[in-house]
Amino acid sequence: MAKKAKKSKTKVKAKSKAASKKVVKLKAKKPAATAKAGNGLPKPSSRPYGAAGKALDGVKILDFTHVQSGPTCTQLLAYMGADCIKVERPGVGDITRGQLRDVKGADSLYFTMLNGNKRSITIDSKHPKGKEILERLIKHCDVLVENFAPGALDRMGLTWDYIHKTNPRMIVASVKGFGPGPYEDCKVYENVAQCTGGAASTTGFREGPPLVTGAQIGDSGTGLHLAFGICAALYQRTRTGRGQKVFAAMQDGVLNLARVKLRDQQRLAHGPLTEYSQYGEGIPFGSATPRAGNDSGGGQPGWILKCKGWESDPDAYIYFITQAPVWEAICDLIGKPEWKTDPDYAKPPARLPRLKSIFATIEEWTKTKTKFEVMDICNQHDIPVGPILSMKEIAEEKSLRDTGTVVEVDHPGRGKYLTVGNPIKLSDSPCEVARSPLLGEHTEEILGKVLGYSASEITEIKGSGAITPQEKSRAEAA
Ligand code: CAO
Repeated sequence: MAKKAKKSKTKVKAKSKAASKKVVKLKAKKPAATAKAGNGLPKPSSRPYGAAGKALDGVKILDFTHVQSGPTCTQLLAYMGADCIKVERPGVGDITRGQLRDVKGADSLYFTMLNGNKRSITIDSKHPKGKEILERLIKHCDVLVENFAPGALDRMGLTWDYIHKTNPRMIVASVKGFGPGPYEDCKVYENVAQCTGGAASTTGFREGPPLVTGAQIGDSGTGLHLAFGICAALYQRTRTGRGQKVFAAMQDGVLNLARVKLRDQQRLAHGPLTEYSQYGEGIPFGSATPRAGNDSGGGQPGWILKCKGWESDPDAYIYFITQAPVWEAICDLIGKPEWKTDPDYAKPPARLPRLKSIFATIEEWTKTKTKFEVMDICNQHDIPVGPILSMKEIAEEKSLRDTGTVVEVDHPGRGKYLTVGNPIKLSDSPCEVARSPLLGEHTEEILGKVLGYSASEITEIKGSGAITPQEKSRAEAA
C-alpha cells in the first residue's frame, strides 16, 4: 500500500515537472498570450471605480414605450446610462401620465415611477413631418423599443424592413402579449399575462380560485427580459455591425418566472408532490400542478406563520423555512427537543406528511414574538426566515434608502416622491435617479441639439402640427 502511494506521488511530481516545462514554453510566447488574454479589449481603466462613466454610456434609445412593460425596460437602460428619448403623442403622452392620479393636474406616480432618467419629445408619428423627424431619430439611435399593440408599429409605417434599410445597425425591441400562434394579435395587460403564463393557476390556495400576484411579473418582468435581450443584441452588434429584432412575449416571460411549476407538472407523472402540504393532508393530486398556498417552491418546506400582533396587524407574519441542516436548532428554539430524535420528525422525509401540524407547532412559538424578534432570534441560528414587510415598512426602510433601491426625487409638478432605483448594482456604473420628464419637455432640445434642426426649421415644425396637439388629442387629454 505504502509503496503504491509513493509511486503515485512520483507520478504527480513527474506531471508537475511537465507542467512547469509547459509554463516555460508559454512564457516564451509572452506577447501573443497577453494579447489573447486581453480579448481585444482596451487596457483596464486606471480611473477609480465609479468614475469611468456608465455601463451604457453612448447608447441611444428611441423609446416608443407606454404603460408599464416597455417603460420598465427603458428605465433600466437609462439607469445604466443610455440616453432614452421617449416619443409621446402630442397633447396626450403616455396614457399613464393621467391614470391613477393622486395629485390633481400632475403626472401620476404610475408614470413618474417608470420613466425616470428619460427625455420626452412629442411627435405625431402619423403626421408627414412627424415621420420625417422619426426618420432622423432612427438614423441617430441604436435601439428602438416599443410595446404597442400588435401591428401598430407597422401601421405607423415603421416596419422592420423600413427601419433596417434606414439604419442597418438599429436594434428593434418589442414586447407583445404572445409570441407567434393563435393569440399573436391580442392586446395584453399584466394580469392576462399572469393568467396565460401559468402563474395564476399555480398561485393561491387549493380551495380558492386562481390568484394574481402583486408583483408585476407580466409587465415589469417582461421589461426586464427585454432589457437583457437588448444588451445581448448590443454586444452581438459589436461583432456583426448589424441590428436585429429582439422580442419578448409576456406569456413567455411569466412562464420563465414560473418554471418551477412546469417542473412540478412533469414530476406529477412520477407520483405525488410530497413537499406540497396537500400530500400530508392526504388530498389526491389532479392532472395539473395545483395551487400550493404558501408552500415553498423549493426542496425546503416553508409556510407563513402568525407573529405577535397578528390579530390587528395584517402584516404581522413571517415566512419560516424548516431547512433540514438547522432542524435541530428549530426543535430547541420552539421547545420540542424530543423531535430531534423522534423517528416521526428527525429526518426530512418523515416530516413531509406532518408539515401542517409541524408549522402549527412552530406558530405557537412565533405568535409569542414580533416578526422582527423572530427574524433576529432565527438568524442567530442560521434559520432562514423572512418577515412579511408592508409597503409602508419598505418605504421607511433605511437600508433600502442607503443602497439607492428606494430613492426620493423631486418633481416640479408634484413635489417629492419615492421611486425604485436600479435594483441591479454595478460596481463601476453608478446610478443617479432623475425625475421623469414632463410631456414634451425636451422636444426643442432634441430637435435642435440631437437632430440638428435649425431654429427656423423648428418654428416651421411647430407650425406643421407634428409636435403639437391636434384639437381631438387636446380633448382626449382633458
Ligand atoms: N403619434 C401618433 N399615434 C400614436 C403615437 C404617436 N406618437 N403613439 C401611439 N400612437 C397610436 C398607435 O399608432 C395606435 O394607433 P393604431 O391603433 O391606429 O395603430 C394607438 O396609438 C394605440 O396604440 P396601442 O394599440 O398600442 O394602445 P392601446 O391603449 O389601445 O393598447 C396595450 C394598450 C398595452 C393593450 C397594447 O399596446 C398592447 O397590447 N401592447 C403590447 C403588450 C404590452 O406591452 N402590454 C403591457 C401593457 S402594461 O400593463
